[in-house]
Order: sequence, then structure tokens, then C-alpha cells
Amino acid sequence: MPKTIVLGAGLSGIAASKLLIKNEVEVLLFDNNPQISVNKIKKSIYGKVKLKILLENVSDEDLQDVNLCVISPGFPKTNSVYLRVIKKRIPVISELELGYLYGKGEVCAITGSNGKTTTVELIGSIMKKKYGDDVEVVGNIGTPYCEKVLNSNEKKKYVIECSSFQLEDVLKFKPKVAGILNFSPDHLDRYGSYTDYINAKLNIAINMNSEDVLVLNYEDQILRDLTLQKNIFKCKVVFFSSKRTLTEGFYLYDDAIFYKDKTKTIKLMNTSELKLIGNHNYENVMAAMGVAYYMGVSFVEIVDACKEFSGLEHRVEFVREKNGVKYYNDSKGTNPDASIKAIDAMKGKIILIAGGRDKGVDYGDFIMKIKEKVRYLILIGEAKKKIANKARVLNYHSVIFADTLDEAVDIANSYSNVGDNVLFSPACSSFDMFKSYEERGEKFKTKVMSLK
Ligand code: UMA
Repeated sequence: MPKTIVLGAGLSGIAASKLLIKNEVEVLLFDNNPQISVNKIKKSIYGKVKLKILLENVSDEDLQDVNLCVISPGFPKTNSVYLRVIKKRIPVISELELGYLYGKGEVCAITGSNGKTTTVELIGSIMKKKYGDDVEVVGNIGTPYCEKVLNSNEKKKYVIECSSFQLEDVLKFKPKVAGILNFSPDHLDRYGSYTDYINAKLNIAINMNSEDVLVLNYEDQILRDLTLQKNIFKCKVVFFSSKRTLTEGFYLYDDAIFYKDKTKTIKLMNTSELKLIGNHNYENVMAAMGVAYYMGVSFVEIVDACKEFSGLEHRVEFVREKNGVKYYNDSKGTNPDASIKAIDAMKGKIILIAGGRDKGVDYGDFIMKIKEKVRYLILIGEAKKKIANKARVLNYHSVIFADTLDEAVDIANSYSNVGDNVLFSPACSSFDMFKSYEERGEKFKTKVMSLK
């Protein structure tokens, strides 16, 4: 009987185990967090074949006849159990790959450093206009792909948000349509280099061929350069651009979105008809339009869904206006590039609250953007000294330290003038002070709503 070891018993590991057990594959589930509840896991995974949960160690005997390893995206590749799996030459695949191997129906996928979740949500809303309940929005967005493959059928349309972690170990994963939004340095605490991070993301297209379509951002220099290299992408490439008209693809011109191919140019909609704001969001919209179009949705349905879409919580989310000052929650801005885009989306001067856990990135471009529009930079969290040092070196001196997020909001409130925007866009992850970016965003909103 086939036997698989699953590394990590979080959302991905549990969903992968359920899928394997359903398909009569014996599972060893390993997690070295002693606090996880074995009983709870056992209750959620059922089937005729054996499930063994290992918490502390994996013996050589356990590993003896294992013929596959499924790794959770966040499981570290420095872990000794993983290293033993590699030494024994057991093939390793990601939870994403496992979902693909067992899933039926069609797949479209999105990756990139910023804007993935918004784009994937929007693609989901557009596709639901045509395909209704057959559409499943999964992946890094929160629901593991394997979870929704448990009840898969030929009619299903999967819309998958792919993180670089999930794309590291794919073998056959081959979306019918995929989109890459942009590259900017992120997760450098995990990757040896920026190139390794980019290469992981490029795996999204590694198996795509002439039957498939890849939607790319023309304004991302790295992506544009890659398309000039032979044999990098073996599928049809369609571009979108927020800065210039294209001979084929989607582009922004005169505050409207157009589609052009060899025979026609169609004005799809004015940007004023969208609830999303900012150039980065127009790029996300064009990427979503491209993916949905090549998944078979008509432009009429696409435009209708885009008009209705109001964006995501914690992503440049308007919270309230108080005494002529607008407050925005961008807790999902967890790297400098995302925060730069949020700053760009603001009309008028800004008081910026930033900081959190540093991910080994450089804050140079972030500070240069701050110099253009930010009246005060209020810093919290572990990264505050690193960001402040960069600001000093680059000659930006309006920096204030706060011990807590609540204190930062109080300071922003007292320093703001009519017409200002108070933007909370941390450029860092939340894990130094909060459980997640969602919890961090909720705390920000609660504090803002309590301001008298
Ligand atoms: N673990 C160990 N040993 C270790 C470290 C971890 O056993 O040394 C165990 C933990 O105890 C835990 C499990 O591994 O039980 C966690 O696995 P995981 O980190 O892969 O998390 P999941 O719960 O499976 O969630 C994952 C994604 N998490 C990460 O990539 C870190 C979720 O993305 C995703 O929504 C989910 O799968 C469903 O597909 C979150 C994320 O932070 C939102 N993503 C990163 C990002 O967006 O920047 C990439």
C-alpha cells in the first residue's frame, strides 16, 4: 500500500492528509508543535486506511516504506525530518501539487509579490457570474486546494492563489490560465537570494504549453525581460499595462481600461466605475480580466463583476473620516513594495504608521516614497530601528516611535490636519505583536473607531 509522510499539521497538512486517506494512501502526519491536538486532528480525518500522527520524532522504521512526502508551505526546509526525507531520496511535493494530482476540472492560478489576494478574489467573483457554485477560490488566500479537491468533479473551476512557498515543489502543476502580477523582494528570510524567490514563483508556468495562456504585467521589468528569453514561457503570453497602450492585451488609457487584439479595440470600462482605487489596483483588475477572459467569461460578465467588487478587508480599506481626516487600514501591506503602492493610492498628504517584524528586506525605496508624500512616519514593532536608520541615512527626519499600535493611532490623531490621510501600512509582517495581519488590522480599526 502507498505510504506518504505529510510535514506540518496546519491547514495544508490536514487537508492533504484527508485527501490521501480518502484515496486509500496510508499517512504519517508529522508536526513538531507539542501543543497541537491529536484528538482534534483524528476527528477531522477519517477513512479506512491508517493515519499515524507523529509529534516529536520520526523513527527510521516509520520512514522505511514511505514513497512520497507532501510538505506544507510554511514547514522549514532546515527541519531534520525534511533533511532525512531528502537523504532517503523520497520525492517531495507541495500540498498544491497534491491537489492538482487528484483534482478534476479546470485550474487558473495567480502569483506575484503583491496584489495576489485582491486579484484572486476578483477572478472568483467574475467566474461565479458564469460558472456559479462550480467555482472554488483556494490556496494561499486561506482554504487549501486539497480541501476543495475532496469533492472534485469535471465541472469545477479552481481559482488558486499561489505563494512562492507552495510553488517550490511542483512537478506536474499546469494551470490552463495563469497570471504573474509583479516581483519585489519578499520572504528573503527564507530564500538564499532574490533570484531563488523569483524562480520559485516562475514555477507557476513551468508546465504550461501552447494550449495555455499566461497573463503578465508589462510594467514589471523582470517579467518583460523574461519574455525576451527563448523557451522561458512555452505558452501564449498576454500582457497588461497601466502605463502604455499595447498592440495586444489589456491597458489603461485616459482613465479607462481597454482590450485590444489583432482585429479590434474595445473600451471595457472607466476606472471611475470601479470601487478599487490606485494604479496598482487597476493592474490587479486588468490581470483578473485577462485570466477570466481566457477561462471563457464574456467581457459583459467581467465588467459587471468588476463594477460590483468592493475590494478586500485590510487592503487600503477605508475605515472612517474624522474632522476632515481619512483613516485607511492596509494591514495586509506586509512588505515595502505593498506599502509604496498604498502610499501611491492616497490623494493628499499622509501620516503613515508602519513597522512590525522585518523580513530581511531593504527599506530604501520605501523611504524615498515616504519623502514624497508622508508628513510624519510613526514606527512600531521590531523593525522600527532598522526603518528609522534608513530614514536618517536618506535624510528623512519626521520619524516618531510608538510602543503600541494604539499609541501610534493617538499620535497620528493629534498630528493630523484637515485633508490628511492616516494610513496604516506596516511594510512588515505582524508576527512580532499580533497573531496575523487580520488581527492587526482589526485592532487598528477598533482603535480608530474609538477616537473621540
Ligand atoms: N510546523 C512544524 N515545524 C516547524 C514549523 C512549522 O511542525 O518547524 C508546523 C506548525 O506547527 C503548523 C504547520 O507546520 O502546524 C503550519 O504549516 P504552514 O505554516 O504551512 O501553515 P498552514 O496552516 O498549512 O497554512 C498555509 C499557508 N501558510 C504559509 O504559507 C506560512 C497559508 O498562507 C495558507 O492560507 C494555507 O496554507 C492554505 O493554503 C498564509 C501565509 O502567511 C496566509 N502565507 C504567506 C504570505 O502570504 O506571505 C506565504
